Amino acid sequence: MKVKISLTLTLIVSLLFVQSTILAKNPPKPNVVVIYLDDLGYGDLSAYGATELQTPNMDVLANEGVKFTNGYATSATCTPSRYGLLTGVYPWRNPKAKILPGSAPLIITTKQETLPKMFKKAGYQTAIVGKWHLGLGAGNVNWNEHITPGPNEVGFDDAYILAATQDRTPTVYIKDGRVDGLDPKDPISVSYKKNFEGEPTGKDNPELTTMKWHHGHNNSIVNGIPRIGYMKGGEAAKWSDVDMADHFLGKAQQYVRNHKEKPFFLYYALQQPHVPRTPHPRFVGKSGMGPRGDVILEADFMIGEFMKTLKEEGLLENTIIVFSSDNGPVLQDGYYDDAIEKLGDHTPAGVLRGGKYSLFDAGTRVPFMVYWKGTIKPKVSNALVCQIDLLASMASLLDVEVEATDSEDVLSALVGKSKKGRKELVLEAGSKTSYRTGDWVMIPPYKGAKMSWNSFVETGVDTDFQLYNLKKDPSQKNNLAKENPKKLAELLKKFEAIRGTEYSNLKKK
Ligand code: NG6
Ligand code: CA
Repeated sequence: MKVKISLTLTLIVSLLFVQSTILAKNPPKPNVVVIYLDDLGYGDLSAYGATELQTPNMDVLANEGVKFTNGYATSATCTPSRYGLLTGVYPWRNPKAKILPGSAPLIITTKQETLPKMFKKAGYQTAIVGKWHLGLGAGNVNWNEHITPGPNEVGFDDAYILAATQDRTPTVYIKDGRVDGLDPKDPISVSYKKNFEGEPTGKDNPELTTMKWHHGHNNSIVNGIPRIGYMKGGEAAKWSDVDMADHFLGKAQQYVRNHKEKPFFLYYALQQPHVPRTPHPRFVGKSGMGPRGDVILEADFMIGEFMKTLKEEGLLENTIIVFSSDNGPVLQDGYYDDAIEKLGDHTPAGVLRGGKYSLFDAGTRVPFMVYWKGTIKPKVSNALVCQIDLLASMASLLDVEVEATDSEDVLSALVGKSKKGRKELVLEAGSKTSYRTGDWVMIPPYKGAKMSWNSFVETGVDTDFQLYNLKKDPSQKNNLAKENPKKLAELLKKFEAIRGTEYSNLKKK
């Protein structure tokens, strides 16, 4: 009897052993979620040094995953960064990859390689929930019909999006190319050129607004908020700004619950803390910092809820979460919302100089974390990595071939196994570019304003060369261009090898 039991046990144990070695060789493909914030700064997370704000849920990803201190978006504004993230191509290669109006056509071609297409090649289900801002249709979109091409045509099986930004028309959600909740008897029209007759605007009807515009943002009024762009109709389909975060969270959770049987890639692109900052009433006043702080706490809460769902569905240990932001922070960005007045001691960019729209580091250096419970060991990494690298790195993880133009395989850095990231990176703000390699960054001379349109952010533009050692001088206070001409020449040569020699508007005659 005893012998029989131990024999059976031995058999079970050895079977288990065989099974576990197979699993180790062929582990189930992990789900991948990219959580992407809008205008969140390098210093906006408590895990990245914020003391005046607490972001406990984002901090879990940072403190229990790999927290990058040199993680970059490709650009200091939204559309180009999202273009880089999804295509693996530097946005300056595509002149259309600039901040787009809500009526702009799609700027990714349906033939292009994309992150979701790569995942599909590996057998994944793919989805986007949240902000798109890469254009829709092929020009002159009829918002009452099937809007195509869009996210579905560039690799997303499922798409639940806001077209451009929260401050731009159309202020409706779009589900797989159709305006969600549209009443056909109340068709939508959108224009970025002129108003529709009889429609109030922020400019002419300030009495109808509950949020005051500061710069631009004085066209159609929706929910008391004046926007960029005009729209008419579509009453029933208009989103509720204060419910947007909950709404997107619900869609992301629902997606996870409905797709858990097979591996999925979910791009969850939250709208915070971009303007208009419209926290749900339960977050109003929570930060003591006005709406900008409140919506950061709101976003943090949503991320916590989303993680709970992954846990409840038993997916947390088989899901890689990549967290980042599309560009650096901005306070005043078009509305009077107390972002400056109530900031107190908070430093959204941390020690970095500049912010959104800036060639200085705070424009593009952003919170960047990779979390994979049970697989990744917590670590702070100073490897140089960029969002553009997700394409080649994830392809490497899944053993898929991709056409990777500028994307580099930095998988071992992303999972914390190596300190080695990429060697060099071209960074962008507006139509201007700079170059980073190792600890050094070089900003070539440009003509242009030293302060951004809102007069609050240094653009980093100068008619002289700038050279900084970011390790010794993260706040970019000491321009070493004159002191170290050798280094400057070295960087310039490498930069021109990638960028060509016609990069500077000082060079154009
Ligand atoms: C700018 C808007 C700004 C913001 C930005 C896009 C004005 C004066 N400013 O043109 O408010 O909407 O575009 O931000 O209209 S981004 O994060 O999507 O790039
Ligand atoms: Ca942005």
